[in-house]
Amino acid sequence: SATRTVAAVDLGAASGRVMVGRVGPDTLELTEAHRFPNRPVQVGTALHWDVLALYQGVLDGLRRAAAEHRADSSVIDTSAVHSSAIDSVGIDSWAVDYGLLDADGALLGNPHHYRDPRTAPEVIERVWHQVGGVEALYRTTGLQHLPFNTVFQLAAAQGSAQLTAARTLLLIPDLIAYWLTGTLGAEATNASTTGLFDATTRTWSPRLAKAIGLDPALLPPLRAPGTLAGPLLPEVAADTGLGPNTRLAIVASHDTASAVAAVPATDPEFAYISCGTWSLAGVELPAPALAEDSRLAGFTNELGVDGTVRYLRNVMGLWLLDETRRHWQARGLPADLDALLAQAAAADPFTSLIDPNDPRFLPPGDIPGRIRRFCDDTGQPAPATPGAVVRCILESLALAHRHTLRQAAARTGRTLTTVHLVGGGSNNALLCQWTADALGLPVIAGPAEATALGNVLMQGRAHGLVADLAAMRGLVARTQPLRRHEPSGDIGTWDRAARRVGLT
Ligand code: LFR
Repeated sequence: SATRTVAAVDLGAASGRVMVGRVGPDTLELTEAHRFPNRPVQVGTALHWDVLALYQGVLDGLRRAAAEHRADSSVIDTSAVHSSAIDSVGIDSWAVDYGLLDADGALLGNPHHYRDPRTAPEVIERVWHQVGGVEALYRTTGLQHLPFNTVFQLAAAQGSAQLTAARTLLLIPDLIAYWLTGTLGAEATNASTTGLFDATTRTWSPRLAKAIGLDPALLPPLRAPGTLAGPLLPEVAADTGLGPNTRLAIVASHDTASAVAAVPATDPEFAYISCGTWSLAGVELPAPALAEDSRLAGFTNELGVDGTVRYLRNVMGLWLLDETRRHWQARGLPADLDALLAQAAAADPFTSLIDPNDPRFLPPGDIPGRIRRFCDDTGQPAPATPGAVVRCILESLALAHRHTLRQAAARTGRTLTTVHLVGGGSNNALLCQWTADALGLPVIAGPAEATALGNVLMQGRAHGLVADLAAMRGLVARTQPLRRHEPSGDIGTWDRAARRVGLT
């Protein structure tokens, strides 16, 4: 049957990659063309993304993808720009963060990182006041409160020369798409994470923008995922070796939306954890749940593919482990992941536990030191070895997964039966097993590359080769290797551990 070859650009907080996918009604294959580090840069107190380095990585990756996938050589064509077999390019990244363009379309400064400290409590309080209260903000946007939501970042930037000069706001994937094609748009799943988006009408909320003093004209027209947009700029086509026929495909550009679209579930009431830098844990709903109980329980209503709602909560995720390893590595201490996981498996259980979502764990820095202080503050022994630190992180994450999914089930009247754990964390067998043990439910682990697969699948949709969300998920289930973790051990020990850190 027909297939298309597409490039999926997936930018993560720690690394970016360009993958080549082959997709058709019965085909879903993924190979990595290029992977490059994403290293945020601290300038004074500000934390920025090095967005031009990311763009360079994207171009390098597209060049490689084009070189490795030439069109049929029997087609006589001496012009290199006509010879790529890549039909389209789709882009996804983390949510929330943005770049500003001036009236000439030039980028105004480097985008801030969502872990930048500028969204102080007084900024947040001011926004709540301006929009008529935290409850009203939730009723419109359905967003869980995270201090870095775009609306708060923009409020922190109010009055700055940069924001005053700005004419267009672009979320990160839309900024990369603009550089590749010269077209302006705001992909809808990612727009839904800003705090300036109406969860019910599924459009920008000019009222919220005005309330915080932002000109709504900064917000570009929305684009729906699963469609094809313009061709690449001629310079980009020439530089990368992609053809003039290679189109931009609008995918679910919020990485979590792409990952959830690629969960290999057959039961519509499935629960998921998209586990990487963050653990995004929840269920899928047909419409947003905007009542006070959802707000108080901290659930978000982000827009998914085909009008679905991602009803989930952010759990701090493997950031805790990755940042701990970065901290150790910078001090010349051993930080090899496999060695640390083996030590964690051998360490004593439930010695030290944290609430992973304690705000002290959000900024970059000395996570092991903050874990020690958390343990001091809560009357627990601090982890005494690297293996104990890693055990503390993973057991605590398993408890937070359990807590969040049980709350999601309770709020939506569902019964949890199995849990799909997708993303890089699905390679962490300890975390998958402990999540299964803590919940007393089977965990189906994989695919690790759910986000890139979701990106490829939406491009398949845009090319008319994949019918709908059910077909996407069925294709993942049929083609990707998955691992099943059955619950084991005594769930009572997890119940007691959960009570110790208030994660019941
Ligand atoms: C995951 C993610 C989350 C979002 C966080 C910050 O990569 O996109 O969904 O809350 O990053 O943007």
